[in-house]
Amino acid sequence: MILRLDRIAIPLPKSDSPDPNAAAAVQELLGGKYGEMSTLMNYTYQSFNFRGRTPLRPFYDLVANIAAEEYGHIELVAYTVNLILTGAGKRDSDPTTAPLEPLKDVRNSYHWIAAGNAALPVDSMGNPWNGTFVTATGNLKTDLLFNFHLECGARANKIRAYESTRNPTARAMIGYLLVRGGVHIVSYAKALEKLTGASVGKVLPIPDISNKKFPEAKAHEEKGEHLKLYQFSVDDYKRAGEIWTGPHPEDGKECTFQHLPKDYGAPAPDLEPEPQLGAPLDPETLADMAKKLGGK
Ligand code: MN3
Repeated sequence: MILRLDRIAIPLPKSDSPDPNAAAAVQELLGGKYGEMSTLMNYTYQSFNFRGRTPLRPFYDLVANIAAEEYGHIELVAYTVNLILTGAGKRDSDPTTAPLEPLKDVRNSYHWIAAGNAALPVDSMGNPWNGTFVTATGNLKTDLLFNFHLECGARANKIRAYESTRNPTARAMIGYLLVRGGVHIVSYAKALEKLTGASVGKVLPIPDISNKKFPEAKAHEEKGEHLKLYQFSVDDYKRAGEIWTGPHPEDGKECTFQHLPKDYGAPAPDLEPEPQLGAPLDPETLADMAKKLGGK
């Protein structure tokens, strides 16, 4: 079961102006093959399906615990898309002026035709996320190798999305997720090392660029955020801490397993209304509605 908090992992800065094409690129990090919906669902199904977990309990706890963190990641990317789309499209109550005409050339028309300027479970091209992105083979080594690959692929996509936009909301989200995704990459490397003795950490970083090159990621690493695996449960999944131990492979600092601090993150953003995409309420319509409701 998941116990939900009405908070997001970091405060997200608002954008100066809407940028629907940046929002379209960011969708890849949500509903793309290597997006947060994929990490969430891969670890979720692997944990549900984990058989013979008694002797392998630390590995089960690791996968199940990271799955819970990924829920907060889809949430953070979705709010990023919503904040970047806020204010895209302007209209008044006269439809004959084609007030939404500027939107017809944006990359993802589902954002404004099918949704009220909002995030969708699709990739940057509008393709829906799908269950074939889930790999849960029932073989622990194969699944851990897949998870390591998935997190490295996710990191590559985050870096490309970052390089495609200067949008501050997108960059703040990507900087944070580069650090947290980095923790997950190292988690699966350490799990493979503990399971097999192979020095997987030696192949890092993938791609070959440090998180410290990204100011929005560097700020979190300076606070040690790359060294902490959070226990996403009051009392369960604690044996994940038996894997998240020892030095970090990139800077040699000690890794620690701990609960999420009470004041972690920020309240979920209270999104501004998007009246320009709803039916515009002119005085005649409002009067008609009031009449139907029995008012004056
Ligand atoms: Mn993630």
